[in-house]
Amino acid sequence: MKAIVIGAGIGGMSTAIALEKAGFDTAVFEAVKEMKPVGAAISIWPNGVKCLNALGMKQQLQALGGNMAFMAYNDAHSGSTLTRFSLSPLVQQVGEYPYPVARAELQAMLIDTYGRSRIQFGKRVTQVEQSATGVTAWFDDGSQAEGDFLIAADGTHSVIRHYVLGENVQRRYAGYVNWNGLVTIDESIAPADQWTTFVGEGKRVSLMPVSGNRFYFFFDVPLPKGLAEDRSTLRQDLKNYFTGWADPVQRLIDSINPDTTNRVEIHDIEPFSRFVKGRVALLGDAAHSTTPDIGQGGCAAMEDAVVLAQTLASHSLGIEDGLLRYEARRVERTKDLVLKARKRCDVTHAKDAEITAAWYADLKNETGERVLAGMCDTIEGGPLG
Ligand code: URC
Repeated sequence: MKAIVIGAGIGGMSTAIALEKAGFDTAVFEAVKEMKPVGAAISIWPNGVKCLNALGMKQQLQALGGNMAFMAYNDAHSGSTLTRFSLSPLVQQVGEYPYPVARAELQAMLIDTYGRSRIQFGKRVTQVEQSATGVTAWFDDGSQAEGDFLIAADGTHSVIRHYVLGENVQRRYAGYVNWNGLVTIDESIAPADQWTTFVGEGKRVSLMPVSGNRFYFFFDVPLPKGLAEDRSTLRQDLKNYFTGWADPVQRLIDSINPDTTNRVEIHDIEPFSRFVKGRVALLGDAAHSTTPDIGQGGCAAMEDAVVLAQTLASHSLGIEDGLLRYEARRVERTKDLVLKARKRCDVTHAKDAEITAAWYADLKNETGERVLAGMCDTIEGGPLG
């Protein structure tokens, strides 16, 4: 049995590795010649970590992950701590650590685990067709590939989504812009072992440790879509958006490298319930696109991959039946993650100013218990517990 995997991002590579482990042949096709993720880093929460462990990457992942032992929210202007607590109760409950990792390093780990030379880069899919026995994919260089089934992990701008759903879906602008990148850890900005977030005015500035003595940073600002902003003014733009914010925020803005800072207009897609058409299945962002607000986009793709391989390997009623079982196990879970992220997004980014003001006030009374319970709930909803 041979799978065609479209896309060599987190979802596609996790899928190719999982399918090979389950005894399938795979061929991976990637549109771009060189991977350039829009995010500098990603937090892999324990549900995602458990998936990568199951795929044999436990040690490599640990080496890439930052030590995120504490979590804190600070007031935007005074910089004072609103709440600070240990993540240890979460680790104890779920049995695994969260690992913030540099995105390029995660990508390299996945690609090298599969075998870089086996991936066909520069192959942009244009069309897929299927018969009762197999699938054909066509690429923009005129070439084609054949397999028994096809997994479309071709991202939020998926080409194959339309083929599966029979209609176009629009991405929904979530209302904020996210600037993100990596900087050397500076403890005058935030403690090295803490996920620190400054909050106020519906904006946030956040730092997470990744390996190699670096912070992943991100700035979120509610803004209209489509503003023209330019790298040469990036630092000054952030200075303007964060005027009056505490010294550590100003130091962070001074220390970032505008050339390697990404600016992303954050979108998601209204959840839909069809991931499969015959022998073709959507996976990862192609099936469910989320805002990053609970750090579950990459994790959900890893979960998809593990469930897909497990479902196909453990049933005998054929590929189409196996793919429908994958769909049945993933639709509700991923809908829940997308809508949870959307809800957090709206509270964090002041969609309703009163609700956000109440959240800021609540943070002063937060012991960590409620925040961690919410995170544990999300994590334990994953396929590996
Ligand atoms: N939570 C995360 C977020 N990761 O775990 C992450 C967020 N990355 O709110 N935002 C972001 O850009």
